[in-house]
Amino acid sequence: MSALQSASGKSHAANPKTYDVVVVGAGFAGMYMLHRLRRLGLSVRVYEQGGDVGGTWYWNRYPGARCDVESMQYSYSFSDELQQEWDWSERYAPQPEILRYANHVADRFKLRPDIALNTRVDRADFDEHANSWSVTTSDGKTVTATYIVLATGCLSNARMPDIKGLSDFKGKVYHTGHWPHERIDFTGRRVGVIGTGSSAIQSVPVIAEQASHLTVFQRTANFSIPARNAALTEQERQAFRAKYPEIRRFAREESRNGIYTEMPDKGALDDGDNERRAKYEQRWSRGGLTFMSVYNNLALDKAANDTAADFVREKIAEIVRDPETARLLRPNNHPIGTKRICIDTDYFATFNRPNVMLVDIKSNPFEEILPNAVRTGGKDYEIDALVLATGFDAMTGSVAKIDIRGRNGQTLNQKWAEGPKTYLGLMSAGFPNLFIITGPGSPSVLSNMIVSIEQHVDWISDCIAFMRDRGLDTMEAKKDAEDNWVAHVNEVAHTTLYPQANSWYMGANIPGKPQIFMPYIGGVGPYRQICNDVAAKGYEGFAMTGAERPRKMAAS
Ligand code: NA7
Repeated sequence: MSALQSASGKSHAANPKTYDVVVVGAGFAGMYMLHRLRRLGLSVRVYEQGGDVGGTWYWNRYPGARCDVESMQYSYSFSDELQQEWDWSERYAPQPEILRYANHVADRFKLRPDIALNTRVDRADFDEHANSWSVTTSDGKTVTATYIVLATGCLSNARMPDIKGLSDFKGKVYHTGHWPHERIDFTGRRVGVIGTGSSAIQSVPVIAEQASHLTVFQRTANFSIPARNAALTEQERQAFRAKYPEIRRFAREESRNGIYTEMPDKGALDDGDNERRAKYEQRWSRGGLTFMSVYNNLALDKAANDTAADFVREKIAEIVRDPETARLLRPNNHPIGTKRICIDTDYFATFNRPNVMLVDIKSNPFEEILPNAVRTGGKDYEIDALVLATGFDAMTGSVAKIDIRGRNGQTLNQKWAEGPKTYLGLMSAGFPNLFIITGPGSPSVLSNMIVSIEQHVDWISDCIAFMRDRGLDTMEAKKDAEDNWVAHVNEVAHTTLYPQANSWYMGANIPGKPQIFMPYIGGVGPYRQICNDVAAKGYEGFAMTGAERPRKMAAS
């Protein structure tokens, strides 16, 4: 390859604003994407709206924020040196440590020179004559690129609730998904937390220790399993590392959710009451997300699911002393696991503290927020600071914020107005050379994200290399392949209990958002096989076109 010519055959030295690939986002997906593309010899520019790398872990700095997948597994596997050298301190690393890890990766693989921080991608237009994307950023600059990869994250568009009077509140307002960088000390303050999803369940016990009084406003009670977090010993780390080849292989190829765990061969009703209870007890003591894999039909059969849900409801009743609070905390409107199950440290026990109160806003919706109080059920709850743990416009929210225009000027938002449409979660018809990492239609948020990120990044890199090697210019999902995939994603979701919950998986947390089950529930292992088969068949379901002349290849 000549010094001036990259894989796309375009001259970069003469025009530094032309890249082979623009990547949007420098979280775990964007960083690994950059690493892989650079190894192909491609020119890449990554734009990141945050002030540093880390994505979700850059923004979600709320008290108690930590991973809900064990850190030895919620970590990159692409570099054995990296996974052997990095020491996770706890079973579930706290947010600052995960962010340190992201920074370590950025430095170790020398990624920073190709990442523009504090720079949002506002707009991307596909030029049908040039077969390239024109990308406009928040600093007013425009660059062009052959490919664009959206590594924008699934939970990165924090959602402000629409509550009357919120803007008149005189105290401080914090959103868990957009937490300030400086340490917030709630000592001596009366705090209100709105929401009882994972972010609230992690932060409530920590805030309760500081605040003079904490009021938790709950609309929907949630299932949560003890994390049983603990420091990892060197011996535990070593034992894990020694097993990494098998752990990683299993997570990628066999697992349903990208996590190494036993695969149950029995349904919940195949065991008698005592045996079943003993198994639930054992998983409850072990802690963590794998509670849902005690049996193989908990996500499929309501009667089976009820046995697990009842077990957790009983545990809540045992832990929480005040019977009315315990009643309110027991989830009763969705099968367990159909909203992402939470992992906590002393969440339910926190409601035994004298300074913590639960307010049911399901029966008594917010009337309004006053300058110094929250009014609901005809009562004013005085507070000095409000924590909004109200979640995200998940999976599509960050993509929707970018004005993406594909063929014939159609915007992605127009195309997705009735719900996201993708082929394999990777591409959307009418938007050539635009890839999405862990997008709707892929296992994504139903999985260990890093496993799914690595699979997508590897697939996209291999695909771009395939095109380069054959002198192909554009790749695009075919409409019929996309329609079939969308139907399949929907069909598989409806063989499970998941659509029974008003979850963010369904878009149900955003008023007016189409209610479609967005992630692919067919399992991480089977999904990988489908993607591999598609690639092996010459990218079946995708249209690829190329110029006549063979392209000069970049050195890999
Ligand atoms: P979630 O799981 O979406 O939780 C948001 C919570 O906020 C949930 O309890 C909502 O109640 C509640 N909420 C949202 N809007 C309102 C309004 N307007 N009024 C009252 N309550 C409201 O977000 P998280 O940040 O906790 O967790 C997201 C994911 O991050 C999590 O699944 C993990 O994967 C990590 P609702 O249930 O809608 O009735």
